[in-house]
Amino acid sequence: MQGALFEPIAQLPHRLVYQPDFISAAEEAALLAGFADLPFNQARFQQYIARRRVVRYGEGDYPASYGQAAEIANPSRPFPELLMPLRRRVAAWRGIAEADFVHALVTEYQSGTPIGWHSDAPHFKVVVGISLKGAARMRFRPYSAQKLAGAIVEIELAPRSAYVMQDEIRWDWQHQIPPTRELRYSITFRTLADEGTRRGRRTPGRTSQRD
Ligand SMILES: O=C(O)CCC(=O)C(=O)O
Repeated sequence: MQGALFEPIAQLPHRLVYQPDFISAAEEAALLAGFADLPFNQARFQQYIARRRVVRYGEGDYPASYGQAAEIANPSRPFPELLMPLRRRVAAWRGIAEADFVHALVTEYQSGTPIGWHSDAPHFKVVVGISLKGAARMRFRPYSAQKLAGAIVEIELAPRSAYVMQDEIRWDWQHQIPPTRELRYSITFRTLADEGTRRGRRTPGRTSQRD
């Protein structure tokens, strides 16, 4: 996967980054064709079974709070060849070593599937998400103002775009995707947080299971 390195077209608030056309239509088609062979399974949290289906790769166990059922339903697998060129592209874009993106999650949202308000598991640091096939809205709200509707920041995720959650938007904000209007896939790559970062930050996890 060759290609130019991108500058974000807009620096959004709170260190949120959004980049349209991060991958080409041909690259998207090749990834989607590869998804047909992936062992998707519904995401789990304790006994709760979400509507979205996921496949998990690399390091970064589920936090213990997710329960053993989550690990059994969605075991982590070695990184597949399919994702390697994209991981390389993401690493070059962010100026982070490729090997530091130790975790990847492929998620399928059938039309009408949401993901509820949550933050990423505390052992992850930088999160880069790539959208495929369908568009979605992604909403962010600060922990300090969860009840303040006016505090919500919203972006439209176009197919083939990429976003980055790091620093403030990753640690001090939660995110959510309301029910999708069409079939959408995402690939999220994650780096690990070091011990110091984890300890110094809140570890709130998921606050809603309505997904
Ligand atoms: O599908 C996406 O882009 C968001 C996924 C997400 O919020 C997550 O994996 O925590």
